[in-house]
Amino acid sequence: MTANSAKTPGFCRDCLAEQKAEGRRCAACGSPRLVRHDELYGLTLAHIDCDAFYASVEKRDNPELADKPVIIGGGKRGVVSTACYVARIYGVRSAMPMFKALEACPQAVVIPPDMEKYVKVGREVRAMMQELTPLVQPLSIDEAFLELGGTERLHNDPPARTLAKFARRVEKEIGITVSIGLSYCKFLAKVASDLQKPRGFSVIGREEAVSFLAPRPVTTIWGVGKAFAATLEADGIRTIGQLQTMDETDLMRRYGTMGQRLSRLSRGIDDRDVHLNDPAKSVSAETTFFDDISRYEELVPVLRNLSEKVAWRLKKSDIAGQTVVLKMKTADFKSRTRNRKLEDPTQLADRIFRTGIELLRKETDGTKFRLIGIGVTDLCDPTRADPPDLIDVQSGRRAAAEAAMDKLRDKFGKGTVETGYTFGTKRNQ
Ligand code: TTP
Ligand code: MG
Ligand code: MG
Repeated sequence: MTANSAKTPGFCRDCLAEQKAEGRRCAACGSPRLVRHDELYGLTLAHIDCDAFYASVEKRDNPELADKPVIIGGGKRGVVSTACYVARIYGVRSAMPMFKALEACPQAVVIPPDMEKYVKVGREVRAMMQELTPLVQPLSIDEAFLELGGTERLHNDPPARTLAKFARRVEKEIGITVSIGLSYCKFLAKVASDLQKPRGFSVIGREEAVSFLAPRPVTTIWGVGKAFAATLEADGIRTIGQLQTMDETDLMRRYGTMGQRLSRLSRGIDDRDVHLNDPAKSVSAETTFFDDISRYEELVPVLRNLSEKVAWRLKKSDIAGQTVVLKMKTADFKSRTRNRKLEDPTQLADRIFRTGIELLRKETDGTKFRLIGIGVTDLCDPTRADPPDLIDVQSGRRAAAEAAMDKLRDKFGKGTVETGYTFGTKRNQ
């Protein structure tokens, strides 16, 4: 952000050589990938986000795709999960319907998502982050905040250099690229990581925060989505600079707690610390339909499918849940949730599903649904889960059958085993 000057500290992101003189290229290796900033060695809060994450993993695993436009998506929902940076040149974006993406870029290679693979790579990246600092706060599968204050002695380097080394290491050892934002607060670290994607490294210092933010649209502020931006627009507010001139009490009178947030973030004031996330409180899976569904018979196989996903996740993470939650969204976007606490915690798809359909039966009164989801809460250790059921002998048999199916799935992949409930019913999701 800061203009080049001989006094501005900086280094080369390729060879890491400190840059003593001015110049657009590294004095040691000639690379143009320099990072310079007056506050470079005083900033400690970073946001790291992988570039075109799913697509980068697929390109890594198939070098023939390197220069081709690649779209990850299709699958059940028919939308783009992500597009590589080549495909983005043609205007392809996440969440775009696949047919539109292919209109924009007909030559794109479309690959269905392989979530298991991406979760695994995401974990590898995270483990590498945790070698930099214990204070890693993941925001999603491909990004996290890191607080690096106090790690200088450990790494024998200031955070900026530690981060640049990290980016090099991810490229070399994992085979994908990341972008890094370095600042003094979460809000601006996150904004910074997006500025130079892909393979970016951007710094936003305290000194420049207000002037940097002033010309940007209000949607840059966390929590200002399309709807709220429209409210602000109706009040004549488009840029962060306009918010900077407004009084906090005035903003709070108009927009409540969001007003306070607007006031503070617009001035680059953000006191939120990087902290470890609370452990998960629930495990769930949901699906939105292309065409709304009202019939119980049609919803049952979907619920079975989702219950299996939830059970699979519970088993993989070695946890169980004692309350089953059914979630539905009606065609007119009203949400319904129904809970039932079980006698014992469970990890079994069969228990989750059977509880789910009992709850579902009461909801299927002709109402059209656009979304259905199921999950469990009251998470606990699985040791007390699913005791042999003395009353329902059948359930013991079903549990044994489920264990056998799990074994088969582990061996041959998830799509191998379908129960009578789900067989051949995956079209409308
Ligand atoms: P993002 O980090 O938002 O996007 P990205 O990594 O693909 O690209 P960028 O370089 O801009 O960071 O999301 C991470 C992954 O999450 C993305 O690779 C695919 C998935 N995803 C979806 O499935 N649907 C979506 O609408 C978005 C935004 C992401
Ligand atoms: Mg990303
Ligand atoms: Mg991300």
